Amino acid sequence: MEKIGLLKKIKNSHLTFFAIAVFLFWIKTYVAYQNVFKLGISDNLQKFLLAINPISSALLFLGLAFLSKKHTKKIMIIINFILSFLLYANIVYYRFFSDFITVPVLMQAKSNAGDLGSSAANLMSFTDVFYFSDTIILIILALTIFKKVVSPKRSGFKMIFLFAVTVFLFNLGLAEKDRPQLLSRSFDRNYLVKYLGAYNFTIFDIIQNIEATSQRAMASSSDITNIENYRNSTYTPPNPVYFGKAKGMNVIYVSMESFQNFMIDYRMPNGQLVTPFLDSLAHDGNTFYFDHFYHQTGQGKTSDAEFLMENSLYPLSSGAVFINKDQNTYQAAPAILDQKGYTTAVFHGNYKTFWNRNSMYKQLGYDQFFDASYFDMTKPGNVKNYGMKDIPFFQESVPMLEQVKQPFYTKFITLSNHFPFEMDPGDTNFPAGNTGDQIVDDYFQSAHYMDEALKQFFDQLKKDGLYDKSIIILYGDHYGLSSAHYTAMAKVLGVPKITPVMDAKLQQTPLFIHVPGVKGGVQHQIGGEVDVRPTLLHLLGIDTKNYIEFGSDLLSPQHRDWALFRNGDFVSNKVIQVSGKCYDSNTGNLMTDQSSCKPINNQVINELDMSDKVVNQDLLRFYTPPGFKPVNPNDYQYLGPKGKNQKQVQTTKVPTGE
Ligand code: GP9
Ligand code: MN
Repeated sequence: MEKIGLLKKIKNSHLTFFAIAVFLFWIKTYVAYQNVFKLGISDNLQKFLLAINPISSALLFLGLAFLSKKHTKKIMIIINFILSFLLYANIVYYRFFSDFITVPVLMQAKSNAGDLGSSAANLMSFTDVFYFSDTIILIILALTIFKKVVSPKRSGFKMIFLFAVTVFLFNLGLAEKDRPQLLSRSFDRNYLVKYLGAYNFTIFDIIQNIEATSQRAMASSSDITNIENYRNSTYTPPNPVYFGKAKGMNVIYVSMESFQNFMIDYRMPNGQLVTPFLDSLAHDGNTFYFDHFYHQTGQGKTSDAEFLMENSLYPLSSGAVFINKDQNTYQAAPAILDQKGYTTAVFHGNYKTFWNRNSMYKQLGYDQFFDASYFDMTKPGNVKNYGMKDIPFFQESVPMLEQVKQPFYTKFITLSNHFPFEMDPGDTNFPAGNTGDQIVDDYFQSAHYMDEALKQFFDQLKKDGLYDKSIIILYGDHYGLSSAHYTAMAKVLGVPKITPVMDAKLQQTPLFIHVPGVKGGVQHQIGGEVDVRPTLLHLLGIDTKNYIEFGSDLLSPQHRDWALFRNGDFVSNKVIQVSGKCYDSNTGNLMTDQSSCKPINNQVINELDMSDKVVNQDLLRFYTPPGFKPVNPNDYQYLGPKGKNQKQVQTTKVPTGE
């Protein structure tokens, strides 16, 4: 009799409902960890941590429902739904970015919402309903078996909370044991999720963002001194052979969307080259082609690449600098050249507010911004996905470029080779790949299309006579094919599987620099996007000694031979660090002596830390390079062409005091 009563009590209590909710939620999260997120689990402790980390979150968040005595179940279901939604958003995001959503990314989504929709749909599937299955089960249980549960006399919240915190501290203690300073060296989100779980990570991220915001307020002018000292000790002097070789020339930058280095000289099974034009540049002997050049972007993708190239500072470890730090003081390449008599302009076939560019470009010192309002966005076939297709983009840009006063510093941001890489019928007759992975297969077509657009652009520049007066820099902004596509990528590269070292090397994006009258050739030195500004400024005859920057001139004999990634890993000639593990660069094998990566790793951490201070604390406001006039964003206005569809170029810089 008594036994039955107890069973009944157990069955009918909120606590049982809670236990079921925690259990289902735990299993579901664990399945997501195993199936979607590639967290690099390497030992039993990590396996154990991964298995237990959803429990503390489940206990804590679902336990909040006990704060209410009356609506415990209802609230628990709502919390479960919110958490499920968060998990699912992370899953969809991870499928493309191999990364987790952060607070700044959410802010970005707000400003870019419409444009991101089509990519997101490609990343979802019907079977994803699984990630909401526990919510559905809980609703059913609440309406049936648990319909008439008795409300508890005391809520029990305190006990549950205490239990959740204990489990969490146990989790954190073990995690810190496996990876000391987990929370203070939080460059890599994969680590945080692996050790603490996707939900706790979100909380950590929120706290971190609040902290970063308050950092600016706390900073003072003495904080820049350390950075200046570091800068002086790492400065790479220019190579006298190249210094000033492009003095007074125009500058034309082209950002090649999602373009990875493995595509150079890549042949389709039928023998066709994918990017014959870029391949010809790589081999013409008059262009520098850097084949060991790495992207260093974070969550800001294209915009991070722009930031790196023009400031020689690293982007943020979470979120985009363009969105979160657009009010900072910068001493960017456009501003430097602007003050040396250059006209600076940027061309991009999307609207000026996209990625907050209109705000950031003012701080960078861009005189003119030819955004979507200057292009014919309504002509059928002109636009796809993120904006103007590359061929009409360059066709419409050239007449505007011709009007820009010389010498100019200009940047063209291509878009066609963007995920999901699908082409409109008739845009290319190039064959798709045959790996069976649609995204990878389409990548060949869109890359080929971009290559054709670049060829046409170069032909036009030659016709105009601009080619002989301009230094032209082309760079792949970041990877296009994430680790989610590595099964197909193994086929593409003809290897059994993509190893960690191959993964690091797939982060190579090509860099081309063409300087009229200067011999080029293939360059094997290791470098990253942060290194381009000093390289360019030295070619233009401007010594970067007095600027706060972290890059090192690629053409200098003293150029350092490593490049770091935003997550704290790095590549060097001897060793490569991937996910915190040390590999031999040549054999690709794990180093027996794992401490071999330590010396460079320490520099990497130190440098990222310094750069983060500059950006988070807005330290450049305390330092003005000699001869440089601080940028006043109010001097710039991007008004768009006068009248509709009238491609009229105007000087958009409004002189101060007018
Ligand atoms: C284009 C670009 C979008 O405006 O910023 O591309 P992404 O950053 O996703 O590579
Ligand atoms: Mn991009």
